[in-house]
Amino acid sequence: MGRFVDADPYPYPFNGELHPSNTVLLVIDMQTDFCGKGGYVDKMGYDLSLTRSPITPIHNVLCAARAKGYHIMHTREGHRPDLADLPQNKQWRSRQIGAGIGDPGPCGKLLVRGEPGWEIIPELAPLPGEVIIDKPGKGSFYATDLDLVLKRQGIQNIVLAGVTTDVCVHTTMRDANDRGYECLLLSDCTAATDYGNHLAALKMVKMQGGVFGTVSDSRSFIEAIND
Ligand code: C5J
Repeated sequence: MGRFVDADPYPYPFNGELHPSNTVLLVIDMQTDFCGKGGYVDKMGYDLSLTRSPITPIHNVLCAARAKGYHIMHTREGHRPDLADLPQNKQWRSRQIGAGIGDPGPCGKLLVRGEPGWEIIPELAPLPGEVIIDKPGKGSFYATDLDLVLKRQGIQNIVLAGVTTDVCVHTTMRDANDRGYECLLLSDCTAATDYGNHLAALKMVKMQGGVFGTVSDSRSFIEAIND
C-alpha cells in the first residue's frame, strides 16, 4: 500500500510513492521583496498581508518535512548587481508601476542579488545544506540548474509552497509538470497579490483531472507524512 496526501482532484502522488528520498518541498521566493515592508511588492502598493499569509503554514510544513528527512529547496528571484541579466522589458514594466527592478528602495536595490530585500525572510531561513536556487525569471527551471539537482537526487515529487500563486509558483509548477515531475500545491502555503488570482490559479491546476498536478493544504500534507 502506498502513501497518499488527501488532495483535490486526486490523492497525491498518483502512484502512492511518497518518500523522503524522492520528494522535495520547494519553497518559492519567500523573500523580503515579496512579503516584507519596503520590498518590491510593497513598493508596487499591494497588500502585504496577502503574501505574508503563508508564512506560518510554510513554517509548519518545513518543520514537519525536515523532521522526516524530506528534501528541502528554496528559490530566490533576483538579478545580477550590474543588471546584465535583467530583460529591458522587465525593467521598463517594473518602472511603470513605481517599483523599478534595480532601483534603490528602503531594503536596497529591488530584486537584486545580495541586497537586504532579496534575502529569504528570517522566519523561513534555509538551514545549512538545503539547496537554494537563484533564478532571474518567474520559473524555477529557466536559467537555473534546478533540473540537474533534482535528477541527481532522484526526485520525482515536488511539493510547492511560496509566492506568488499566479506568477512564480504557477510558472514553476507548469514547467515541472511538463518535465514529468508529480506536483502538489499546498493552498494555504501560497498566496498572490490578488486573492481572486490566487483562487483562479488553484482552480487552473485542478482542471482536466489535475492538468498541472493536484492541490492540498499544510494540515493534510503534515498528516500524511506523519502517518
Ligand atoms: C513575481 C513571483 N510576482 N515570485 N514574482 O514577479 O511571483
